[in-house]
Amino acid sequence: MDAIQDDSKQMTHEITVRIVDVNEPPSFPDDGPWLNGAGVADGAGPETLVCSVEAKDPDKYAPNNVLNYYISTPATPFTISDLGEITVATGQTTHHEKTVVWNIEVVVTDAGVPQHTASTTVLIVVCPTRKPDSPKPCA
Ligand SMILES: [Ca+2]
Repeated sequence: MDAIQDDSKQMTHEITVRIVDVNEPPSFPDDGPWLNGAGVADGAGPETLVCSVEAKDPDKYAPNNVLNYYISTPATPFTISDLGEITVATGQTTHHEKTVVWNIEVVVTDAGVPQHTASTTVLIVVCPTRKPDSPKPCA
């Protein structure tokens, strides 16, 4: 801020303005395509993409809008990336004979203070192994 006192002298003051960005919670849309469920092949190995989820955060700036996803359901063969992509986890394989339907809860957190979370549910069906003349894919 410059305040001119007269023609020859200037006074300069530094003013620090702190704008506090209130952290808003992220949310999953009510019509996310993953809510219809997803299919994955029997015997699918690591990094096989199952489906993607996407949360929205109303905040415009980091860290309040920085989202991280994790699967809160224990002991599933799946993992989720920072982009919300659900894949078969490292060292895992899907087994239709063991588990046909996985009902997994995905949690998203933002990085604001206080931290907020939201969750959604993804139904994953492990399709039976197809015979070569199988008329149509499972998913
Ligand atoms: Ca936020």
